[in-house]
Amino acid sequence: MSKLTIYGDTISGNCLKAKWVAERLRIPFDWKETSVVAGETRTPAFLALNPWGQVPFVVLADGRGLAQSNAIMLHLAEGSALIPGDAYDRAKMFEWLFWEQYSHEPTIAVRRFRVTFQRLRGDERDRELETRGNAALKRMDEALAGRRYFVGDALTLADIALVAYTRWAGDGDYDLAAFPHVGSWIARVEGDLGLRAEDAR
Ligand SMILES: N[C@@H](CCC(=O)N[C@@H](CS)C(=O)NCC(=O)O)C(=O)O
Repeated sequence: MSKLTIYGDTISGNCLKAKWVAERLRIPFDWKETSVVAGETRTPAFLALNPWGQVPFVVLADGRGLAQSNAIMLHLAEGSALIPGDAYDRAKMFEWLFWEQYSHEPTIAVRRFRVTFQRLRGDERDRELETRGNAALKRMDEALAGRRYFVGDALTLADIALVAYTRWAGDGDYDLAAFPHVGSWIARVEGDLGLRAEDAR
């Protein structure tokens, strides 16, 4: 049986989620850098492997494929402490994972991409994304007041999913200084995952 392969782009928080979970759980993997900006997710060869044409995409050690960052994390972390054993806490973790994909990533990650990689200016960056992203950061800041992590008192997949793009929110012209609980939580999770603060651009 071969090793897990992660197809990912290192500029993508969604892709780094899969990498961080594999590293944290000491699951050996090969990383295949797949550039979104260069269109490598849309080549016929990549589409034959992954018809969704997006990264992250993993090929498990037994050859089966899996897409969607949060599905990948859940599969890799099955049975580990990153998924709470308590049914209510586990549901709370899912609550944040679903919210991340619907209300957080589509605002914070998309605006970062427009500002940093597409270099859009002013209104082209979309004021609506700014408003919705700030509302997401406010929701997180309120939830983190008096807490170390989003669920229970331990690192879970909810923290890993949310930290991926939140630590880069400044790239999308969001002001993280306005959300102090989020700021200290980012530093805590970066410490847990062994990430360097200076990697957060
Ligand atoms: N909901 C998906 C989003 C995946 C996604 O949007 N991937 C982007 C990079 S972050 C991508 O591959 N874009 C290239 C494309 O759509 O062609 C996930 O969480 O994995």
